[in-house]
Amino acid sequence: MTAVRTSGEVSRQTHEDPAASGPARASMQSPAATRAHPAAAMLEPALRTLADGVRSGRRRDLAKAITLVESSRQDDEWRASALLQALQPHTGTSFRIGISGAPGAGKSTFIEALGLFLTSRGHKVAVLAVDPSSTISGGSILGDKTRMERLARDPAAFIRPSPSGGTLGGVARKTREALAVCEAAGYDVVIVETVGVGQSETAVAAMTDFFVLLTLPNAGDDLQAIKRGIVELTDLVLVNKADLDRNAAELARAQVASAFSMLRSRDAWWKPPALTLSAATGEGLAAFWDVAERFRAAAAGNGALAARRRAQALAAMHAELDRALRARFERHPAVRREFDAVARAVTEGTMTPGSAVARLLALAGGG
Ligand SMILES: Nc1nc2c(ncn2[C@@H]2O[C@H](COP(=O)(O)OP(=O)(O)OP(=O)(O)O)[C@@H](O)[C@H]2O)c(=O)[nH]1
Ligand SMILES: [Mg+2]
Repeated sequence: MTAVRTSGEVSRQTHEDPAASGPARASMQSPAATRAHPAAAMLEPALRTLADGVRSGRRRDLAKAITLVESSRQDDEWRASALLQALQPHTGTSFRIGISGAPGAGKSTFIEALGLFLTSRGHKVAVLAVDPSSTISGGSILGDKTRMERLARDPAAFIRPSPSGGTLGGVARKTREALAVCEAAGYDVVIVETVGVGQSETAVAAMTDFFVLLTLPNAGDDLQAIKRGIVELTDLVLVNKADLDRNAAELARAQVASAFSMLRSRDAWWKPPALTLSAATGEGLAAFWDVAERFRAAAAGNGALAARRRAQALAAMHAELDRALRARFERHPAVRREFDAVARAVTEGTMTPGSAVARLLALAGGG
């Protein structure tokens, strides 16, 4: 059966890395900087025990560590930060795969099938999610465990629903940190699922090595994705549910492949392939994994993987800086006192947004 075909190609062109020069690179790569981190030096005994538990792959400690990382209690924040710093030398070891697609495309079915396929080959697989809608609904795309029942029972797999509450940035950060904890626990494949809501795909692409878009044999879907700019993030497209109508799936695959050949891809050396898949029957799974491994080997070989991760780490630091500065700013007593009045003046049109910010900054700076 040849329902699966690939149009991907790897060239030898080396990858350009804007983050690979200057002082940022030097400091990020210095082991001394890691050792000197005060948080690592001051790891309290309970956290040391937790870190050791994570490292030895104890599921309960892994779950506990992720709960700590996800906690929004202010006094948990430094403990989470110290724990992550202690685990840092043991991270970066997994193949990080992002999976996106419209509701009902078959993401969960695919992830369960892929997870089982991988654990049967000796991999340890963690599944995480970024679902910004869980903030509103309180639910979560992975909350419905019935959809991954078999994988959830697999001792070589670990499934964690999306953190809920807070902004997309907050949810994404917690998932990124949970991913690092899973790596330290020895999971060598981490899959992050997201629905096509808002900027969640961008957030997941920003924490993974390989970003996969699941579509259905339906041109409207693909056009939607192209419109939303998802294509620029995508490393591979899977046309799912090929078992329902093989010809339609193959036609859609060919359309996606030709659309991609005309667009600028995420990386010059990799032309995103399009494959057909049946997550339900498992047909196309092995071919998918072949391409994924081919991507990984090529990206590791030409430096693109390291470059992507460096750029991601730097972007995460900037995002975290924005968040922390904002939080510190909002805690400032003078700002808290005046904020509502200044905001009201802006909404009433008596103060420009610019002068409102200048006023608040002056209050926070004490000037
Ligand atoms: N025939 C067929 N059905 C499939 C296939 N993959 C998934 N489905 C079905 O499609 C429906 C949706 O699948 P899910 O895996 O829940 O889709 P999802 O993308 O995770 O959906 P959300 O989490 O709601 O965004 C389920 O009824 C699946 O059984 C497939 O390859 N073939
Ligand atoms: Mg799902």
